[in-house]
Amino acid sequence: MSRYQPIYDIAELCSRKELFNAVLCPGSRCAPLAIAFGRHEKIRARTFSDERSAGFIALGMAQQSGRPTILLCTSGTAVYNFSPAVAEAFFNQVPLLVFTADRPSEWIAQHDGQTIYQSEIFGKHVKKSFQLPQDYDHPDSQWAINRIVNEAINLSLQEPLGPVHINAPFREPLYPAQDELITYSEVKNIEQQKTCFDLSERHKDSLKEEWKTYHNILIVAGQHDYDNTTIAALQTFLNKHNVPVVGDIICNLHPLDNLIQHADLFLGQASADIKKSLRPDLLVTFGKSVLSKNLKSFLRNNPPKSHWHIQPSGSVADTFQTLTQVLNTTPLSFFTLLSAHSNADTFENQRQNNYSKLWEIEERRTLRTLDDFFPQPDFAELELVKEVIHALPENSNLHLANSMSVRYANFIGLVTGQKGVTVFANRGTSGIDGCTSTTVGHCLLNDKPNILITGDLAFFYDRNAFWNNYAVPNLRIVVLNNHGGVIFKMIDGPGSLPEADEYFITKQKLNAAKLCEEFGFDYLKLDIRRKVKNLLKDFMDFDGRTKILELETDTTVNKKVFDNFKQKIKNSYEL
Ligand SMILES: Cc1ncc(C[n+]2csc(CCOP(=O)(O)OP(=O)(O)O)c2C)c(N)n1
Repeated sequence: MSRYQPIYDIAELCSRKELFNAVLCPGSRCAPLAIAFGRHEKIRARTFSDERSAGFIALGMAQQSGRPTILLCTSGTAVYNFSPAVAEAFFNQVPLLVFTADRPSEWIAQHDGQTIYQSEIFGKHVKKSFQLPQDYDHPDSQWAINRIVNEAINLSLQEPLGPVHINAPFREPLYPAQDELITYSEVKNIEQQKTCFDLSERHKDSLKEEWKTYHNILIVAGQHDYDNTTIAALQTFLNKHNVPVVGDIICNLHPLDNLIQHADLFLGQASADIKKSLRPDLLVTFGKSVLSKNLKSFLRNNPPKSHWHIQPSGSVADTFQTLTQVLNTTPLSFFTLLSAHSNADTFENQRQNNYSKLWEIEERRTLRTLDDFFPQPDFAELELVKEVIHALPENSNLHLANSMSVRYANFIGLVTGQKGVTVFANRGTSGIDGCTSTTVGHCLLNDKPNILITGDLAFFYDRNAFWNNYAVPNLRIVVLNNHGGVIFKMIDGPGSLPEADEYFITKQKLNAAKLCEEFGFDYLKLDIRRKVKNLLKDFMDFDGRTKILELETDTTVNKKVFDNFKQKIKNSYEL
């Protein structure tokens, strides 16, 4: 039996637990695990040289499959390069099983090369960090390896989902002999059911009673996975209770009738009196982060009497500084519970209807302004984003990079009819460093069209997303190339400083043409509005080629159009 048998058996355990995708980064120290995953017939292992990109690819794969991705790298600084993706996975609640190979502990800080302090290296950004034994002779060590990996995988899948880390020290020799056959043993799979979260009957009764005492009830959804069951339960609830639901594009609730999607726009321009009238008595929230700054400041400045946050478990963020009760249950259970209950008091119902109308009026006013706004004399990024969103194929994935891309898309919004369109964005930490790699991770595990909208800095930052041997014919990228970070021009503060161009916008000269040549992608250059329809037709033709559509513009043009847009919304209040 090989000395590394307990390590090889980790692959068998992963496959028993239905972890079928491994992302491997090259190195020697990780060889025992790389071989274990690479030779296992049920595990699909793929290799990526840039660990930072590999981490995000693994994250995209986990989001797509709903199972933890196995992620492995060698010892040394390779490990630190996983950190951005690990942090994103932690805050965005995506399960990853992160293995980092290490030297045996006695060799740390002995000038032995590729050796750093790896134990617990990801700090608080993993649900837990484990250390495997470095010698396997004693049966207890073999038992411990199996037990630890069982615990780690089970933990990654408990709510809130997230990354777990296993640091694995290996002694040389690391490679099997040429003719050595790798086999896998019968391993012990310690099963753990997902914790079932529900409220006690008493708590449910008291919630139903308390619910009746409010008449300005508002629901706000943060970032949320697309989930038909939750959408259906919420729709049933809304058919019974006239409660406005506010959600950014990343909440994936666009199939709902009457979703308030444009709160960011109208709350940014509405008068204090209008905002006062929109203030809720009871705020019910679920999901993760909220994109809209205007919504956050509206709720902080117009706090509800009560704020219930629905979250099965884990620590709860008090984003609006208004939290009064945490409901450890799922949105599905909560909305199902309240659907079965109706408020008999017609007077109270009428008040709630009136409140709901106020939100609807604001939403409709904004939609009208939005419809009338285009075309503008200058063809700017916002208009292209609108065209792209309107041209999205059915059942496609829409990926939105940080930072203006996700904001532009949020201004436009998705319509109810775009049911199967699923939105993804790295909003756990809002980095620009892995948006393309995350999208590539999705592309590798589905046949759907995947459309990424990105700015130029985010795009060129993460160009190693393409530096691998896997084709992604289902990938389409729209590059909004304003040759810098236009966000810094749009927000108050940096735009007017003398240092703006150099230290904030950070002008850069590249365009995507050469990159397309290098990687063999189709390059579609958009330089004039009248080409949009034709180019988008070609772009959205999924004919087996990866395509990049680039619009090169000037930051000033985008700023001008964006300012006009905000002004138009402001003007709509004066009509
Ligand atoms: C890893 C990382 N570094 C820096 C930032 C800060 N940041 C936020 S947006 C942005 C500029 C993005 O520029 P670009 O991708 O061109 O998009 P645009 O603003 O032009 O839409 C920067 C540097 C970040 N979010 N993540």
